[in-house]
Amino acid sequence: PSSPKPLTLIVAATATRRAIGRAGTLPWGRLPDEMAYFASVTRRVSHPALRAPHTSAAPGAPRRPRNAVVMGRRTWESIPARFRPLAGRVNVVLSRSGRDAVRTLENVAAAAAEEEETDETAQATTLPPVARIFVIGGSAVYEAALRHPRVRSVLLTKVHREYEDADTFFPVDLDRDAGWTKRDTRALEAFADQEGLGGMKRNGDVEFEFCLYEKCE
Ligand code: FOL
Repeated sequence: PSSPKPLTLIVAATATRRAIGRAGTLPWGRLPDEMAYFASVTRRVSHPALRAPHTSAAPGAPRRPRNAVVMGRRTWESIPARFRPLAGRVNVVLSRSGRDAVRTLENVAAAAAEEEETDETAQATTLPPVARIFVIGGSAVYEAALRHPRVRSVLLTKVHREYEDADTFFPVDLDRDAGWTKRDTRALEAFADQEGLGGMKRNGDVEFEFCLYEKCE
């Protein structure tokens, strides 16, 4: 029997208005170091207990676990075609329409937990092993996820610039909402399994910082 998997939100939003989108894309266009952080955090599977049993290259051996990225249909369409599906990750697109559609976060968490219980033969035909589950937006999916009991953490990049014509926003102010607490750089670096995440970053004339928030009980 598997334990329920926690869900992690990852989002980049402007510091004041919490803008995340504009006309189907990111308000800032491209922040290369921020995007590299998103890609590396969502790709990385670092827990030794998850990695060790999957190192065998023997035929029929279970595949190496990957993280899952869960997103709404519009977010999927916002990813440049050459980058989707996002490489090295299990891509899950939520949709209300379509036969066999994955409709809710509950379906995703259940599918990931179910997979852990299947034997090797079954694994070949179902989802690959899933390590972490990241919710990558957009606003409607973030909103649902923030109410979901399995959401423990939010990786928020605060972008220190505002965009007048933004049309999509992150629904919660994590600094003011009593349910959330900001963790320090060490905790962030441990969570992401990488160093150098503290302090202000800059691409061109846009400054941003990587933050970790956790739900407080
Ligand atoms: N979270 C954070 N921190 N930054 C983001 O830009 C972000 N974006 C989304 C969700 N959470 C985020 C949704 N939008 C790509 C494009 C848009 C997008 C998410 C991902 C994308 O093309 N990613 C490629 C990297 C491409 C590159 O290196 O330029 C990937 O492999 O992840």
